[in-house]
Amino acid sequence: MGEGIARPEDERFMAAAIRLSRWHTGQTSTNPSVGCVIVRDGVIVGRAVTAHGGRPHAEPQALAEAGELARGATAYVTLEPCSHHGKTPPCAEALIAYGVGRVVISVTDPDIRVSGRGISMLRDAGIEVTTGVLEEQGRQSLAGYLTRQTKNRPYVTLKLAVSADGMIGRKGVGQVAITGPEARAQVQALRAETDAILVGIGTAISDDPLLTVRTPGLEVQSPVRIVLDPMLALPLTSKLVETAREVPVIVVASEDGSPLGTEGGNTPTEPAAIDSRHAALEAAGVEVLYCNPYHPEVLLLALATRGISSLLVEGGAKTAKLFLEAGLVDRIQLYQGPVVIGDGGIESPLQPTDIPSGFAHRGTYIFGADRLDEYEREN
Ligand code: AOF
Ligand code: ZN
Repeated sequence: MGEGIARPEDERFMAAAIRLSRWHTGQTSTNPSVGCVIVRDGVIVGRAVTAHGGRPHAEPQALAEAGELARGATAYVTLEPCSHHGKTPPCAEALIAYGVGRVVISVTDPDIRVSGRGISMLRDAGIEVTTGVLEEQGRQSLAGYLTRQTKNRPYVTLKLAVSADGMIGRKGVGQVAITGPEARAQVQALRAETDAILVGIGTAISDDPLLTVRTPGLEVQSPVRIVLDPMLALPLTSKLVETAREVPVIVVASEDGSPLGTEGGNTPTEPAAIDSRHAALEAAGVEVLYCNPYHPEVLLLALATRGISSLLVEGGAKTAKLFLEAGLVDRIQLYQGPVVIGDGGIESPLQPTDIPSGFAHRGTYIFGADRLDEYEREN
């Protein structure tokens, strides 16, 4: 059987599968969070999302719910069903065994063990397969997985909150509220679906942030917290270090103890001082990773290698610039609040009127008195 023709209802059911997949984004370890709905005579008879931790995959769970009703039904899957005997049997085999008549796929799987083979298995079994339905939205829902598979690095989101006068904070006063509670809740939700969150040492010292998820019920979804800290200046009394045993903290130190721009502090530190800080941080449960701070691509490769598929860069200005200038930002979330900072403001590395070229505007969202504009890199 050849390429199936898309039908009018396909986008509606694929949209339902994509929505479902979002439930476990960031909670399926190195596996993508995939959504699957089984539809018979216009009614959803089975639905599932990849389980927490990554297994079981979505399809066998949705098929089990549909049972006999799956025979002759259509399965909508956000990612090509797997064809490999990995930690679970191939999902393509399960779809065949249940007698599904048609499979509609949004995105094909770049995993070399699958990549087209899942589709061939289904077609060889006489199942009609339609691909590419709502592909752009499907790719967006699988962005972390696809970026790690194809680029060997996590999908990077830069989040900035900018005041009405273009500032991200005020010098020497720690955290300044630029957005209101609705926008802050939204950022908590973003953290909850992200594998890791990163700030520079300047922000870690001046703001003393926790960087966890505090939304009731979602606390366990806190991302791994990373500080770019060339000279290991993170205070042992910081909230990050004090909570390192509950939610992991990685400090990324320079291989030679040299500062990152001016953010790292004053002068290069004596090796002996670095060694004793290293020991103290490790004793507090912090992981120290030595990595060239001028080349964030090296750090991103190291993060991808340990299974991190998505990274949220939350500040400050120098860290944001480092990632922007290296061309390593995939998505920008720019919040604008009505607050005016005035004198002593720290200028935003990015103004709403000055988004770098190569980014497409994806949407504007209103949260209370604040506005979020989202931009995504085009390629
Ligand atoms: C599917 N449905 O829900 C997911 C899939 O380590 P394993 O054996 O679990 O295999 C991981 C691979 O399975 C992953 O790289 C991707 O190709 C696929 N994920 N496939 O059919 C799912 N999560
Ligand atoms: Zn599978």
